[in-house]
Amino acid sequence: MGKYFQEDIETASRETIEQWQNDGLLDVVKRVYENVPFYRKKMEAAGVTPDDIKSTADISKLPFLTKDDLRDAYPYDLLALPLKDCVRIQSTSGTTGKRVVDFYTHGDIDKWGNGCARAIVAAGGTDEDVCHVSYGYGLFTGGPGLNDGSHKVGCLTLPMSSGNTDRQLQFMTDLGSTILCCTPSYASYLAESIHERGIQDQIKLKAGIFGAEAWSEEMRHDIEEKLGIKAYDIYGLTEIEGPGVAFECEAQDGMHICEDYFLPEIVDPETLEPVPDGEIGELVFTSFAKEAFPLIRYRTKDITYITREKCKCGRTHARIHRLMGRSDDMMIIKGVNVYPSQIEEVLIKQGMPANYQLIVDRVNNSDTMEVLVEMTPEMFSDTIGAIADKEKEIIAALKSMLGIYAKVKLVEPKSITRSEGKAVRVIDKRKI
Ligand code: DLL
Repeated sequence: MGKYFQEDIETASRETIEQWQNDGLLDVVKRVYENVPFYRKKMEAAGVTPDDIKSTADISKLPFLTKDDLRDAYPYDLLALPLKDCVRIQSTSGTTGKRVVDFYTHGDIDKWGNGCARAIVAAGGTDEDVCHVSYGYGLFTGGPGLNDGSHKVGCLTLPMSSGNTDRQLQFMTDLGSTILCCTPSYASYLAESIHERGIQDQIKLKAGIFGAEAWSEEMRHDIEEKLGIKAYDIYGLTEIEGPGVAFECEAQDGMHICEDYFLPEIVDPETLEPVPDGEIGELVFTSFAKEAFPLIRYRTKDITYITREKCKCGRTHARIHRLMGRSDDMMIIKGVNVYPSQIEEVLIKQGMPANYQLIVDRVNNSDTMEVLVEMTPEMFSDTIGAIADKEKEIIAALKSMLGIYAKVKLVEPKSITRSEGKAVRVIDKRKI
């Protein structure tokens, strides 16, 4: 895997990993209890002190932390170090309410860069590569995180940021980009633009590192085929660090969590009780290695399951399955739990492009869902009858997957707004 692979860390024995996590948990609990009044109060309210935490087996004695806690503590109340030791902030993309801000020391940025470098190496990256970073730069963590990781690996780094597709394609062809980092929806848009311009033969990409939003296995295949690359999933969230909390390797069979920095749990989102490995639940993280802004038992709202079995690639760090969505993305339609990624799966299996939007409403006291999906340019010249037949076929496939009726409307190619960052898939009029 080349000289950038952190082999001693990434293939450590499970006993060693558990020891790191044990030591890390004890250390962080003590640090926050002593230095963060917000935490001390929370722990006191839960009737727990650092002396009660003797190992990771005691973690369930500690209270959870939620996004609301982070908003209440905004901006400085969760800092575990004096501000003079912090050198950077990043922030969430949330558009409503108070933003969530993460603080970093030099050491935190270094570890974050390691996570992203591991992701690039796991996708086959070396110092021979040209790494094209089209995640947004600025407060969003995507650009800065992958940028640092790319430097660490020694790739030639193209800090493109998002948007300006013409310029993206010009640099991609002129400089021979080999690794593309962006959201899967933007990768899909770039693939579409490359095909429209007929410049496939000038594209040198071999791998893509795509994350920041939910995407389906079908979308992966679609992007891989259109760009002629291997597409790897990468996960992370601002509160915990940014991208690189977990990433896929060549086995493409779940994302390895950087377990030398993070202690993961999966809990039942209703009861908050831990669930066994392999069972679906909400991902919870303790970022014990963070210096400036460590979080204990942070509820991500992201739904997945975990496995600690050794991976084919040799890495021993636990893996999370591709995210199934967020508990707050889940729509309840006529009493059925529906995730946008399930609909995406059906649409792509039906040969439709990944350009779609879901409109959910409540009419006469009953939920309705309309799926707008773009036709392919070939379908656009089909007869009205053929289009209606295709709509019926998709309605039947959705019914069989979800058990409910959804209206399906095939719309003109290019009529659904393309996203340069995280795609907005759902318009839930019930919430307006
Ligand atoms: O999206 C960090 C990131 C940047 C990850 C670039 C990967 C690549 P936030 O804006 O704070 O941070 O959003 C975090 O995005 O809780 C998930 O719900 C979702 N998310 C992130 N990665 C994935 C993924 C960045 N691979 C929130 N699959 C998280 C599905 C993802 N959802």
